[in-house]
This record gives sequence, structure tokens and C-alpha cells, in this order.
Amino acid sequence: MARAISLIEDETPGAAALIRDIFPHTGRTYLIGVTGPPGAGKSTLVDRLIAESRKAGDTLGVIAVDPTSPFTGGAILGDRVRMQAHAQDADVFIRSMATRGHMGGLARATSDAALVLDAAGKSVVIIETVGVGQDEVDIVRTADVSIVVLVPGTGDDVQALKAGIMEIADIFVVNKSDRDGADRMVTSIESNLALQIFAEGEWRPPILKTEATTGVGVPELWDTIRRFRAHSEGARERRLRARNEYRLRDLLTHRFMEHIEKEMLGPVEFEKLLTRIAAREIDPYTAASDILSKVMARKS
Ligand SMILES: Nc1nc2c(ncn2[C@@H]2O[C@H](COP(=O)(O)OP(=O)(O)OP(=O)(O)O)[C@@H](O)[C@H]2O)c(=O)[nH]1
Ligand SMILES: [Mg+2]
Repeated sequence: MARAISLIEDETPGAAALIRDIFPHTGRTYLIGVTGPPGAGKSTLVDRLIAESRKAGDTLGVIAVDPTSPFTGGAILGDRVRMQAHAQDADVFIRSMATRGHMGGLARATSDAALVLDAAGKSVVIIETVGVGQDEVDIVRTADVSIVVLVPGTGDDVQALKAGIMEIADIFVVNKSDRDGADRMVTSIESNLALQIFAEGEWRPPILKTEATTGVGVPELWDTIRRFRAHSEGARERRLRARNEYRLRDLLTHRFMEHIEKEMLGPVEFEKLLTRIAAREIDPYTAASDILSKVMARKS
């Protein structure tokens, strides 16, 4: 698993062949996405969820996406330390992936890594990401269940709204509920949910309070995940389809840009084009159309 994921991370040509071979053996794992602001206690919480999941007899894969930002430097080490409790457990595979060097390819690398763990027979895969960029949010959006972790105070509610992670939550967690303002945070999420319309029988994201460091509220969270799983059983195909659609569109975009950059628009030409746009000699729409026509002309 580790070597397969390294192939993917390094974007080696072998990675595509690997995915081709393992893909028929995927689609069985239950994918749990955990996202939230930096330092919200996601890893500590995931560590607790691993324990619950193991109790239920699951085997696990965990992918912690390390944002490598100046604020959270050393997160890889942090993840390892925080999930230390399971380091000796052969049925728990934990991997950190760095965002560095994955210009826009982070979602791709992460979902491919999840495929590896899926094919390896892990019954549950947990992906932890910092909900700051679109890429990170997209990773969690297509999981089987999306858990958004927030913390009391510090105006995280506003940040969360900005990052668009409010809409993707199936379950809200207010972690660090030992701190002041936990109830205020719950109320603020609730008033946000009140603006949304839920159909009869539709899942309304519950809001749970946890204290990841002590484990308070974690069994309730695990129970809620199970309830959601049962509730959304019928929608699973749709989620898988959405995940594959995301994958396909992302790959096509990536491959298309790669082709254009390799075949007709090297870095120098690209810069030249940008300069022309800056000088208002050409507009971005016309520039894009011109490139597209050239691609089409070459094909015929
Ligand atoms: N008081 C309190 N501290 C907590 C709680 N949960 C986690 N922490 C602490 O918060 C800090 C950050 O925890 P992490 O689990 O690394 O948070 P994270 O969201 O994974 O962080 P990044 O991955 O770097 O974004 C650690 O010092 C934890 O011990 C909690 O419920 N209460
Ligand atoms: Mg973490």
C-alpha cells in the first residue's frame, strides 16, 4: 500500500497502470471525509474514530492531507503522534500526504490513494483534510459521509462559511467543547441550517459536541455516522457516481491542459500570451478559443 501510494504521489507513469489494475476491485470501502479549520482537532478526533471503528470490527486506512502551510508546519509529525495509539495495529494503515508539489492535483492523488486502500480491502477509509481550499473541500464532498469539524470562538463560523464547507456537511462536530463558546457555536450552525430547506425524510445534518482529547461525545459521533450510513444506503450509488464524475472531469481537464502545454503552448508562449492579454491586445475568451481551434485543427 505504501509503495503504491508513493507511485501515485510522485505522479509516475506507473500510477495510471496501477489504478487500471486495481479499479475493478474497488467500490467496497466506506469513505469518511473529515474536514475543518487548521488545528480544530481533526487528527485527534480521527484517532478516536479509528478506535470506535476497530471495536466494530473494521479494518482501516487513514489518509491525512498535510497542508504544509506556515501555520501548520510539522503536521505530518503531528498526525503520526496523534494517531500513535494505532501505530502497532496491522489493520490500521495511516498515511500523510503533502500538498506541496501537487498543484491542483491533490484531490486526484488523495482519491487515488483511497482507491489503493479500497482495493487492499480496508472496510473503512478516513480522509482528513484542512477545509481551506476548493481542492480540499472537493475531496471531502464526494466521500460517503462528510464530517465538518469546527471549534468554539475565533470566528471559525465565518471562515467555514467562506470556504463553502457548510453545504457539504452531513454531520457537524463542535470539537474542543470543553472550551467556552461551544453552545454559541452550535447555535450559530443551527441558525445557518435554518436557512436551508430540507424535504420530508431528508437527512438534516446533526450537530454534535465532542472533546477529542478525552473522547467525550465520540461514541455518539460514531453512532451518528452509522445512522447516516443506514439512512443514505440508497444514495450510495449516486455518491459513487459523483465521485467518479469528479475524477473523470478532473482527469480530462488535467490531461487536456497537459496536452496543450506540451504540444502547443510552452511556458514561454504562455507568458507571451499573458502579456498580450495584459496589454489588451487580446481578450481571454478569444485567446482560449484560438487555442481550442488549433487543437481541433491538429486533430483533423
Ligand atoms: N482543549 C481541547 N484541545 C483539543 C481537543 N481536541 C484536540 N485538541 C488539541 O488541539 C491541538 C490540535 O489537534 P490536532 O488533532 O492536531 O488538530 P488538526 O485539526 O488535526 O490539526 P491540523 O491537521 O494541523 O489542521 C492539539 O494540541 C490537540 O491536543 C479538545 O477537544 N479540547
Ligand atoms: Mg491533523
